[in-house]
Amino acid sequence: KVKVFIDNREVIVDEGTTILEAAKKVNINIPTLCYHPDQKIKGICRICIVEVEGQKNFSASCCTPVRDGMRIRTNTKKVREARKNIMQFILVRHDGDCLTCVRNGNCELQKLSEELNIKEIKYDRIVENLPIDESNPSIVRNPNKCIKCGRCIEVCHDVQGVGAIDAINRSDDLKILPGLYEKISDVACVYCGQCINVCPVGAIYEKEDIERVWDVLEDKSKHVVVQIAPAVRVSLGEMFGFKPGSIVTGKIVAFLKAIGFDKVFDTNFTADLTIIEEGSELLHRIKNGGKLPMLTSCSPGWIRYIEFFYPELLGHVSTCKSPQQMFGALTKTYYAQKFGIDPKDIVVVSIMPCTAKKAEAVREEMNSSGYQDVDIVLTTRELGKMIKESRIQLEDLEEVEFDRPFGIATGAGAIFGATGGVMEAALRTVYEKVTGKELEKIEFTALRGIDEYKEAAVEMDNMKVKVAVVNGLKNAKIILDMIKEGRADYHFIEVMCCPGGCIGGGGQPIPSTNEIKKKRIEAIYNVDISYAIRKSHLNPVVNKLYEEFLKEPLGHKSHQLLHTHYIN
Ligand code: HC0
Repeated sequence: KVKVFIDNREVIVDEGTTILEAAKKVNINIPTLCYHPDQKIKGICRICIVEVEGQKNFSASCCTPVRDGMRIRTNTKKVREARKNIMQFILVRHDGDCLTCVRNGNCELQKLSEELNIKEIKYDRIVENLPIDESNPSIVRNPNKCIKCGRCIEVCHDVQGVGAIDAINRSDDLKILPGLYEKISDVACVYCGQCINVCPVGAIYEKEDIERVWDVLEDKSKHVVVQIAPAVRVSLGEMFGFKPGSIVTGKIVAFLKAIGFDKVFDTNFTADLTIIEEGSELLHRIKNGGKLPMLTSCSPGWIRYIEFFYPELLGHVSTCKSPQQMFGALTKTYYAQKFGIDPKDIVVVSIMPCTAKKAEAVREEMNSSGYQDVDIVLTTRELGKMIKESRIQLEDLEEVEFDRPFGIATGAGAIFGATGGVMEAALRTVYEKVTGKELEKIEFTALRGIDEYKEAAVEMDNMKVKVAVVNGLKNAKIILDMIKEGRADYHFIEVMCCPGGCIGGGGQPIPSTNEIKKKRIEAIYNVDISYAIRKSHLNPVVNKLYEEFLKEPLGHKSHQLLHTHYIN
């Protein structure tokens, strides 16, 4: 342990603790910008400088470890002036069009500027006016807003192992670009949006589709249906002052009905359906010597990753479409027929925690209903913006239930939103299908939690089913390399693109730190408990769907509507 004095307060901390961390221990709040609680220390922006007694120069508190007896001052006139000067150099290169910026009100630079009491930008702005990159369906980059903090590069390289964004040149000429290219669509970006979640400003954001939704809601000739993904209900509240982990399902349904959606349905329903199809596919592969381990297929950033980087392993991926896409295909076929609505008049909107879902919806093979199965995808953040725009107060809304029939789901569908959830849901069903016995302990706790790599083995009569769960693409790479080398001794592997699973998706409210993700995961399992039925094969509407329409899992209709192929 070492003893230091920060602003004359004694602090005792472990050796190796940084000044920033030591100050936090006694609630001294040093400003930061390139620092992110889940990332490595970068020491790029220098806004966290402090004075250390006996030293001529300032020290960056985020990357300076304390020494015994150190005397630190965080709030002298000299420090305040120096921080303001550093801010001047950042602001002069930043397109400061705050009033019309996507991050207005939720921008770390804006907040810091206010906290440091910056009243003017002293020098002529040198913003280059570079083109905004809107080259793809998911992510927009505005390089004029970029403050070169390096957070997006770290998440893309170190967490996702994708490396679609890089820094080129040095010093004043430093640029953050999609490698040596101009546009994101020119590189192997998987559209996961993790860069958005860590960007402190409005330099990267989702392609906004809000206006398209307002327009279809005005169009009386359209029957507009919306589905809500499992992870949205446990995070949206954060944008409205609810604590992380608050469950606001009924309020979201109430809002969507209030603004005019004809039906408000639940993606958890098609998550249940996915379990029936995917579970059947797994058993079919096991019995008939199909390719194992089988890999889950519902996370579109993950699908783009394997298509780009390991196309030779695509035969391992389940052919099941994601629940989002199954929902679209069924809405424009079964639902349209059952309720006598012309599918050409149906508009399917999805609300997803995910930016890659926007690109998934426009993949050319996702039109098995004869139309584009899902028409418009909004992120959780876009839903939040719509609520704000409408001026409806989320907290005042009385909870409303989902519509029938696609609003009926089970706890197994609900847990899809957290890493390990798809696998747990699958095991709840596969166990009972294989053994014919009731699974009493349905919680597979070994598969829960934010760990990057989890595994379990489940005895089912005389078969031991071995499974693994990974989240974050750098962990997907580990699993894929194991498969290539013949070391992946598993039957079934769940891969989710985003760290923590969909609750950590690139379309979720910002901030989306590990601390917050843990709360969202807890909430997902609380949603599970709240359901009377917690196994997908007991979902009565799914069973009716098979009876009336699909006939059997992996049958002709299922293949036509619920399964897909990949680009190799
Ligand atoms: Fe997910 Fe999904 S669980 S990918 O994270 O499988 O986005 O929430 O909607 O489709 O259900 C996202 C979340 C979904 C899908 C489901 C799956």
